[in-house]
Amino acid sequence: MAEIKSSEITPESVYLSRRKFMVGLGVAAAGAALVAACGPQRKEAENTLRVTPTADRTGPAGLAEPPAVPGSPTATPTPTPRPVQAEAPEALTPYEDIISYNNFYEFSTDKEAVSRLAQGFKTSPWTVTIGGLVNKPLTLGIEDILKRYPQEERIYRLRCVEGWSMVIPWLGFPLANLLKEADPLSAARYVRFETLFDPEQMPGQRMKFFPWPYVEGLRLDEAMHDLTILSTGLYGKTLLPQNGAPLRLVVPWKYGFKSIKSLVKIELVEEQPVSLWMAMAPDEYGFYANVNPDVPHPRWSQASERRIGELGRRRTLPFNGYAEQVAHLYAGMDLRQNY
Ligand SMILES: Nc1nc2c(c(=O)[nH]1)N[C@H]1C(S)=C(S)[C@@H](COP(=O)(O)O)O[C@H]1N2
Ligand SMILES: [Mo]
Repeated sequence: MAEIKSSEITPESVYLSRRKFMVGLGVAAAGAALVAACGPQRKEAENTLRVTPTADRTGPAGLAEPPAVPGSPTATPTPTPRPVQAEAPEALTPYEDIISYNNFYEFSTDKEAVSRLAQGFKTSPWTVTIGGLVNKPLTLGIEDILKRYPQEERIYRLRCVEGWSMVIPWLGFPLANLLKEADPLSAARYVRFETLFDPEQMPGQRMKFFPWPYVEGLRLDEAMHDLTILSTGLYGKTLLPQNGAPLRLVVPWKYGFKSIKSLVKIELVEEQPVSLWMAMAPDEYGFYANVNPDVPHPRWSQASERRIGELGRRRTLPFNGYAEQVAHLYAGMDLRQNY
């Protein structure tokens, strides 16, 4: 796979070279242009992560246009030629849907209110620390990260544990690049991730029944897998706050809640980390959270999903369709026990 420097990313190069970055998904980018931007079917009731009833439903999100980002591409991707891959093309979820239907409980439990409440969230200056069981602890500004690690496009499916999904063209880089630089000690077996804690800016963090900050974890081999990325953008544009700016994890074969947003801390540890969702509802959310149509959530089936922008439901695939790349990581494990 060819690498491109972040400085070389222009709208044209991103979209014209997309096919080089089709990791794990046989997608024809051309499909994107054919999709009607019908948006999430907002009337249908969605399954929900476990929370007490919300008091912050303030109506539909009012965000029509994302703020202008320097160097952003024009709205319409350059059409690309017919698919080279045998698989049927899978359409990208429209940009407008990706930035207006969000789970980000630090702002709100109302998916359609997040984008508005996150407007103005301060993502600069922003510092991320990489520490714990490493030979070389790092403290990096977000600009350092963008300079140091070439950004590439990765088109991944995102499957929320609630039963909806999207197809998102992320910009980012393998988490492994950062971890290798920090040089984990042999005692390091897991990676623990933490989101910013700042209730002044994140009104949802005033909800006291959540054990803030949001924490997630991966086994070291999962974290080092090439599909696991840190994302800084999507659709060729800088990430917006509602999608986890300025830096968020993306682990495409796991339920969306593992893809922790607005990261400030990455720690190499010996013991399996306890995630926010494990602490909240251990019988509903385990450490692994691999997408698995055969293991129902205690409150709903995981056999199918609603692709945002589509009518009807589609079958959910084991490991969200990435089994060929990741199933070996779990050889010999009982995936019902390790949900
Ligand atoms: N810090 C933090 N990260 C988070 C969440 C959250 O509430 N807080 N929600 C998760 C869930 S449940 C999903 S489905 C994805 C949604 O990502 P998106 O809004 O960019 O599509 O983010 C995940 N990362
Ligand atoms: Mo989710």
